[in-house]
Amino acid sequence: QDFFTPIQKAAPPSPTKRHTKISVIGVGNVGMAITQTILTQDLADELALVDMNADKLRGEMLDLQHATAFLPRTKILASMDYSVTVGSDLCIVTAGARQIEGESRLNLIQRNLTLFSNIIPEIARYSPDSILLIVSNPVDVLTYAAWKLSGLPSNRVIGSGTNLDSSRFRFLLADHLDINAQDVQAYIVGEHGDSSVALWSSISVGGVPILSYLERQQIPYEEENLENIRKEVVQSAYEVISLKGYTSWAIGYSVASLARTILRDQRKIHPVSVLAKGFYGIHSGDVFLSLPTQLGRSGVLGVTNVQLTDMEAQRLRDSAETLLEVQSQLGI
Ligand code: 6V0
Repeated sequence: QDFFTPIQKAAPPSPTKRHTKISVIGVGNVGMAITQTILTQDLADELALVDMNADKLRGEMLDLQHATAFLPRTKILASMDYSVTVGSDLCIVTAGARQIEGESRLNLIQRNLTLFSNIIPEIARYSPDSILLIVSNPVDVLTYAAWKLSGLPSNRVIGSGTNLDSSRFRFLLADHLDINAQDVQAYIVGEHGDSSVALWSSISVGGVPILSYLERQQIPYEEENLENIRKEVVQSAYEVISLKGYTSWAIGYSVASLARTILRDQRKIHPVSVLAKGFYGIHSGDVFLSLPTQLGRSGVLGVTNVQLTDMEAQRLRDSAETLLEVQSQLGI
């Protein structure tokens, strides 16, 4: 006798419900924070993990599988072989050398480039229709490298970029103004790193442009104060690393929010790293950096034309030049 007595006339499963598969490459602190957030948010039917450290990989897989009684139903797989990722809708790459305390993100690149030349072609081979989401640092240059190595169209290769910087920025502004961070619309664009650009002119709080809001609330502000908040955003990553050794929770939530927008075709705007050539006066070469981008099921749908001040536009172009110089130094 079967364990389960089926109901004879039960409705068949919906033919429109798609099976969704996400692969996460790299099960370190960042990969696992992303995986855990994705699992609790019920974003995938199947989740595949890949890492080169066999014990850590199996340990993480078992630990998550032991939690499935408390989670929405997701099949969890893991292997050092990329065939486990076959047919993924979204592949998230977090594998990499970890940023050491005080090390600039750009210093990590050479180590991670070699690693990417092994990882990316394998992903593209098993999931040619996937969207590729790069998290490993330095994220902009590695997203460019992933685009080149994968042969995928540029609208399907995205770097998590300044999505995280922007949420740190929104937190700091909200804290400063004593309001909810979700009511703060604010973007940091450009390089995920030291040359990032805060778009002060387009910040709004509950629909009110911030500069006039501060004026009306008689809160004094100066160029220098604003720049200090941007620097605090850059510094906050280093601070977390110096305190706990790595960053994980915020990047976990940040990447899960990108996964949700993409897989559920939410068509939301996120500051993420995309092929920036042709936007905002960036013409000098193929470079990936963060711009406010509309994302959906097919990847990048478009780039928003935010009104920038001359200074902001110049800083953005400088950020592009910084990245292009690194790429040319590396000969990629
Ligand atoms: P970690 O904890 O050292 O994990 C890295 C993982 O990658 C380890 O489990 C390694 O075994 C694995 N790995 C290394 N080489 C390979 C390979 N060839 N194939 C498969 N797996 C491999 O690092 P952590 O998780 O803290 O950080 C991962 C990356 O994310 C780093 O490059 C960080 O700098 C980057 N971050 C990017 C952020 C962003 O906003 N874009 C934010 C935080 C961290």
